[in-house]
Amino acid sequence: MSTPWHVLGAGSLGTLWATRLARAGLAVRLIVRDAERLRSYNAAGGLTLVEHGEANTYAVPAQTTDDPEPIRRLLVACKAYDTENAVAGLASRLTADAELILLQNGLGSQDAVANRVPQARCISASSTEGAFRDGDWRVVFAGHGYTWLGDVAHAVAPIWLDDLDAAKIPHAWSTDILTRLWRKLALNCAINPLTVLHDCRNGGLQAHHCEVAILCAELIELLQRCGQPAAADNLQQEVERVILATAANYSSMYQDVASRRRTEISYLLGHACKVATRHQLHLPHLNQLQVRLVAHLHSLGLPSD
Ligand code: NAD
Ligand code: KPL
Repeated sequence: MSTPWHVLGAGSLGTLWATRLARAGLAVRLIVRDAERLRSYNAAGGLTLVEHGEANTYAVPAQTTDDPEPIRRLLVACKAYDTENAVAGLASRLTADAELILLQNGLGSQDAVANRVPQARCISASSTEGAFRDGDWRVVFAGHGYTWLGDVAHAVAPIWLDDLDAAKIPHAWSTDILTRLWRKLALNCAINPLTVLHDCRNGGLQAHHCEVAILCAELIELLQRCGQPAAADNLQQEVERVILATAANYSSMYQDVASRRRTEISYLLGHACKVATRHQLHLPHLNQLQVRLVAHLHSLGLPSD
């Protein structure tokens, strides 16, 4: 039998992956927190994916974290701030040759996981796909996109990329995944916090051109100092392009704040500021942006870490 895909985190991205893998006839196991969630899931009868307005339910078998089944291939689809603890809870189930696929946005959580489970191969992903939950165990495929996967430690692509072809998950193996993650982080730092602070859609930042440009200049300094010059290439032009291309959208951070969800600030702007400090790089506007964002989150009673 082929190696099952264990999927940790039955949220937006976890469901998007689990349903497409299951639809292709691949073995998938959903891992939920506890017996109560397992009961709720079994009562729902499966995971529902809504695509082009059509809803389909897939009866993906589920289990709790303390299930005894060994795990060889684990897709980690939690938020960045939950990832390390969630993986630690499964460490004893991982086989000696286990592989983890980390779907988290930003940086910091990948290293935390790799340190927690040093025996496992950790593959990072950077995705432009978009999905959101519109009910328990139900996800809407909102934005078709692409996923880059890569391993900072080993350049060789894993054999299971064939499964992603079968599941029609658009992807490519990347030998510079860290550069891709830094580039996305920089884009998110230049756009997302400002949309929250100015209470606007991405397109609203066209009215804050100078503020965006100053942030891009500091982000370029940071990327160059931390050994990621390729991620700095034409950053400002790319930020301006994304602002235009996604003008009508609300950024993911804006949506988190509007829905009173915890943001991933520590793995985006927070990570950028932490790395700058480590390199003794003075980036006043980026630091000030973090101070303003943290104060704003506090004023709303939301966590700022
Ligand atoms: P989500 O909140 O929808 O899903 C996360 C799920 O993980 C939740 O169901 C939560 O209950 C579960 N979880 C957390 N800890 C757990 C544990 N210990 N055991 C079992 N389950 C646990 O989040 P999401 O939107 O799918 O985002 C996941 C990651 O993917 C984030 O880093 C996000 O930035 C990134 N991402 C998301 C999208 C998107 O469109 N949703 C796109 C690109 C990247
Ligand atoms: O990735 C994004 C997000 O909203 O998180 C974009 C659209 C690029 C804005 O930073």
